[in-house]
Amino acid sequence: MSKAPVHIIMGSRSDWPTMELATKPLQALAVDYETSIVSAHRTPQRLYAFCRDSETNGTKVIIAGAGGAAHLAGMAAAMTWLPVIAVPVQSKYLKGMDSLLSMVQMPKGVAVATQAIGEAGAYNAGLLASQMLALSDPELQQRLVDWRRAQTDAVAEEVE
Ligand code: RP5
Repeated sequence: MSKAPVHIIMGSRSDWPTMELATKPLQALAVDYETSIVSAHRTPQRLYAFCRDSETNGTKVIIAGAGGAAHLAGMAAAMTWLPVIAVPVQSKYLKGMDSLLSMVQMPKGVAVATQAIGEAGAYNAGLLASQMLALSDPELQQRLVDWRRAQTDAVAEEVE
């Protein structure tokens, strides 16, 4: 049984160097998360079981990262009402454009919150998941406000 509100899934272990970036804001904001390898094309039954169990095990937001089989996010969104944030991982041949288009261009009726290709997208996925959870968590909301203020304060007005 999952107890973490955020579950990060990825199609392959090879996605981890990118998807690890999603954990950075979650750690900074003290949001619990889990990670799993769930492939849409290699482990479809695992994907089905993951989506089925997520609705009752405490998961509130799913982050799905994939390169090649980037329908992972859309398939997950099709099988659960939980919000799914998609991260297009940079693919070998098409540099992630295939992943991006596969994830972002969902037909109406099933929503996927697709982020930018690669590390920025993964990082922002963790941030967006935190913002979703902050809607019903005032303490997390305050941590987010403080985090944003610190980020703003860290931007110098001048070069040197
Ligand atoms: C997808 O295919 C994964 O999400 C990964 O981005 C890509 C390549 O996977 P590997 O061949 O490295 O396992 O399923």
